[in-house]
Amino acid sequence: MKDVVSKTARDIKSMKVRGALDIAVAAAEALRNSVALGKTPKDLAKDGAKLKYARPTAVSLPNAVNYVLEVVEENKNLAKSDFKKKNLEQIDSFISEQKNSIARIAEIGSRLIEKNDTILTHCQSDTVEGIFIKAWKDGVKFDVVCTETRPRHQGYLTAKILKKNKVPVTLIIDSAVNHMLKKLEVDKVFVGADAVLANGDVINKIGTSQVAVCANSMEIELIVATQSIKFSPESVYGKVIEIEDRGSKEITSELKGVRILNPAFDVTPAHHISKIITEHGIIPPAAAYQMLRHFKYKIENE
Ligand code: RUB
Repeated sequence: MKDVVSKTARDIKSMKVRGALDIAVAAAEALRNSVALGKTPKDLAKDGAKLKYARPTAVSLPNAVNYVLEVVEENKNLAKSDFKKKNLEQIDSFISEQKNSIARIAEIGSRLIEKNDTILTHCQSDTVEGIFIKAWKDGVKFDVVCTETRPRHQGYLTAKILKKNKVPVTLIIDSAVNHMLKKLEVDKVFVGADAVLANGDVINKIGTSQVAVCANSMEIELIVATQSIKFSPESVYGKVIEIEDRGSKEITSELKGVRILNPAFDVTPAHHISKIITEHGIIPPAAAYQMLRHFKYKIENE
């Protein structure tokens, strides 16, 4: 029998499945499959552990796994058939909530895009793209500038998806950001998130914090679009989120004997962020703690 959980964990690790929301949904779907197979709470916990830290930075992944395991824990005293039925219902509704969040954030975020805006984005975020595509379909005319996003060039994906949806898009290299913000008279920067901390700091693709410094120096607002599943409950208790290092090969195999570091994410401080758009509405970064207090995601070390 195909081991869906191990395959999903491998796909997340290798970045065949990537982007913070997609990896959370993939993990929940893998656990749903385990529930459908009739696994016991003990085996489901083992499956959850395999998935949880497949990528260390995006907290949406442990948040999604913990959510499903909590559902299982809640239902564990039910009769076998009810246990499966109830778990599947709750997991399905969680998965649809996560998928629907893109449209909800797009609805809210698209209202922030004005006629003739030039907007810069970094990396590839389904959530940010959702906003752009919605605004364009609503008839707002604007331009997007996207960075290549070295070393894996996720910006190419952004460019392709926007082009397919007829949103005008210009690709630039990462090191052109400071120059181009000014030259192209960029009005706003939109980025996604892999984690939002209790103090409002945001972790996203490496380079986001540099874009933020440049944008701030020109008083261009930086807006983050993120589902609440990416808020880190553990950050309330001081847990430091590990920044994934993806090794040297993604950068080059040519420079033998040279130390190469390849951090995949960085931290943009709250004071460089003007707004955070979530499926529950727009909040200032300072309200991240209150958002966390409304969470149903389990706080591990409370
Ligand atoms: C992707 C990345 C995205 C966030 C948000 O990094 O940093 O901006 O995950 O994406 P990687 P989304 O390519 O390393 O996974 O809005 O789709 O969840």
